Amino acid sequence: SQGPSEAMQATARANANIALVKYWGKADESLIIPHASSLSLTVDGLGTTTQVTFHDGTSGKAAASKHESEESDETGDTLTIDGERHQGKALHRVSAFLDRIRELAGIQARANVISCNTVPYAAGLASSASAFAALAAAASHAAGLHMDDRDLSRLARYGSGSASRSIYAGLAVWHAGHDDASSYAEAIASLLESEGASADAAESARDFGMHLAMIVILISNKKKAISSRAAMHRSVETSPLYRPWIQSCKDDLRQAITAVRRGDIEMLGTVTERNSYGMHATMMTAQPPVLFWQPETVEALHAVEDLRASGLGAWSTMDAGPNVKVLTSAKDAVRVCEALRERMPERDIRIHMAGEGVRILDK
Ligand code: 2P0
Repeated sequence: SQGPSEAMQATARANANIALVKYWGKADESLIIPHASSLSLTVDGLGTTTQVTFHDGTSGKAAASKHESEESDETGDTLTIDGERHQGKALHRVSAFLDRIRELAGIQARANVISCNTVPYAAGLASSASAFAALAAAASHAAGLHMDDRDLSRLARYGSGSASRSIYAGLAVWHAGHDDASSYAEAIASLLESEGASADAAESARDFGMHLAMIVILISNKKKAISSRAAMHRSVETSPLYRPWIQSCKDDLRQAITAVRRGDIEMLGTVTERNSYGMHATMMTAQPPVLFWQPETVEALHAVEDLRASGLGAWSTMDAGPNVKVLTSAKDAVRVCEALRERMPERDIRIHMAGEGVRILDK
């Protein structure tokens, strides 16, 4: 339906995800193949909406020359994030990602990418997962490619490993795999069905995931001193705990999936919490060490322990930064959030319910 002179355009929205069993370290850095599979919860309220417009030969050239003096660099693509034009590293990462799509679609058109984050607080939580999931969907759609979720997940993986999981609503597993074709994420229900579960069992696992929540305790929204990519590389290369960590991820994933099948949030929470501590142990034992924790981080971690001792179902998890996330059920989320606010009245603490997967917003 898109004529040759018409702009090829699409808009997509994706939510961020928080891993329960973490991805931390690559077996292949160029294909972005992880050492272990991971499990995550896609959450609402932390997302990215992205519009991609490919310009055909003529208008592409026109657009390029129009912007040449001010914005466009040798990539010919442009990138605007939250109203700010980006060049250099950020643009090159996006441009290299778009090259992959151009190759698949057999087009040469340059693109304008405009992205808006709906993160309620600046940076720190702005995730490359929602960004590359939204970009993968918008760009592939705009280029006329019709990808299924699995292929979209593999494509998003090239932008950022964790983005492979943001394609799906609720709980998703990213299979580590061993090459491009075998390293993709899928929704928990589809995984269980492929493992022989009944349609009912798969549906109730999906439902269990959609009734989970993450409470984010904001400790800092400052840009981190070291990227996840560099920090995980350093952990792989130098931590003596790296091998045992990968083994524990395999055990944790099995137990987490069993917990989901049983609808046992206590078992899932226990696995989630210990897996996060294990990941941070590999960072702290890297050379030089990577320590994301702040004093207020430790205060928040203790608060979660206190809550649990008082009988509330709440388990902590942390990513590559000082913020603490708390896994709980949708029905307990308000009580847990209130109890955390009581203990840490000065903190910004918000509930993020299980969220939808990526979607195209056109039409
Ligand atoms: C995760 N993280 O599983 C882990 C836990 C952070 C801590 O995935 O290098 O931005 O782009 O593949 O996906 C963050 O790493 O890294 C991440 P790249 P990504 O959510």
